[in-house]
Amino acid sequence: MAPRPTPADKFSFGLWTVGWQARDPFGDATRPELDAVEAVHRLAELGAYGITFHDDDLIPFGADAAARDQHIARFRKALDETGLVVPMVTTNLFTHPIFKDGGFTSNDRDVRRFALRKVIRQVDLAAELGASTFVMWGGREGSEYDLAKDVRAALDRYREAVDLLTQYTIDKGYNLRFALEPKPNEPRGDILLPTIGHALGFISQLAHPELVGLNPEVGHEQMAGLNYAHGIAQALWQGKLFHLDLNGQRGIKYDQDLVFGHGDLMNAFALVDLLENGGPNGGPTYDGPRHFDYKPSRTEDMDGVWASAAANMSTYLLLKERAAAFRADPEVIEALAASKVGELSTPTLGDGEGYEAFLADRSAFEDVDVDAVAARGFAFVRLNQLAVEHLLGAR
Ligand code: GLT
Ligand code: MN
Ligand code: MN
Repeated sequence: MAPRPTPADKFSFGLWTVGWQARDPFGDATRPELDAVEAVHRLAELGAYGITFHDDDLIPFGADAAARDQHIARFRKALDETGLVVPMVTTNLFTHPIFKDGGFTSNDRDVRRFALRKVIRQVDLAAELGASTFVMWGGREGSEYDLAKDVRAALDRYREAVDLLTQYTIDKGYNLRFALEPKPNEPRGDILLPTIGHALGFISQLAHPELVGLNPEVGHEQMAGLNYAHGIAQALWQGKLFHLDLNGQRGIKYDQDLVFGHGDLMNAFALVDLLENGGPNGGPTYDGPRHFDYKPSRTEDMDGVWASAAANMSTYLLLKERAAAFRADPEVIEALAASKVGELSTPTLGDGEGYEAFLADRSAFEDVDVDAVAARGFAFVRLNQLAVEHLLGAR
């Protein structure tokens, strides 16, 4: 039986996910438009706690002030009725043709100024709705032609934009942090800040790095052939996991945005284990929203949309259950010890040992029986098989 989610599980969804009409580069929409108010009610019924959105998901691009206020009022009413919260918002700087060469890094300065104003308006709305994270996915920030984009200048402009936004939130007294979402390509041939690592490097160059972190997405890292759970671990290690986008991806191809766990299930298991049990005392490492950024497949009707939304949450909860059983299994505990997984937490140098004492320690080098140490097996395969057996419900 799949467990039922509750708001305490902190599951959230983008309005653009369940609302995706399944228009793709090759075909028309296969589903009707979904009203934001209905999305709020349905997600609340399914046990979610939060909903997130781009400005244009809620308020059509170009709507006048009166229409804008009306859209926001209807949405707020639905939130009040259901208790759903808005933990994160973001801006659409990719759909309208004005952003065809990007927003913050368009070669056209008029576009950059317009993009920044659009984002600032959404930052105000984020604060108004009580969101604490502002995601920035620069899908159009990039190029197809190397000689047509001065990448160093583009990074200067990216930094200029983020620095302005952090200064603005500080001056306004907003309780808001920014989360950059990396993606290697699509819709641009090459996107700036393509991976977690690139984004972390960029953050170190900002005026207020403490206000800027990451929103890594499963599929985006996997599109670059990278290990998502490793990337998340490094983001946590650097105190930069501000938010995350859970979904599924099968290998290096177009961005699939499948249901969480419908791609690399073993890596999803390792991820949930890391998020839920990877803390210093075996507790959670991350207490933010478990946010799903998936696309209900084009083959699905509206029933299929809600079934797939529920699938994201139940898969996460099942993996959480399996990970708890894995951690509690005495054979796993023994296998972890045999693989010396815990030993990696012991510092390589002794307490107070400097390089002088270290160099004087013959047991560290001169007296090492290199062949004997090299012959030791790590038994990682046995440990991994135990994980597979837990994942398959065989234990
Ligand atoms: C877009 C993209 C996602 C981002 C969203 C935030 S929008 O659908 O594919 O990965 O998270 O801008
Ligand atoms: Mn994606
Ligand atoms: Mn995403």
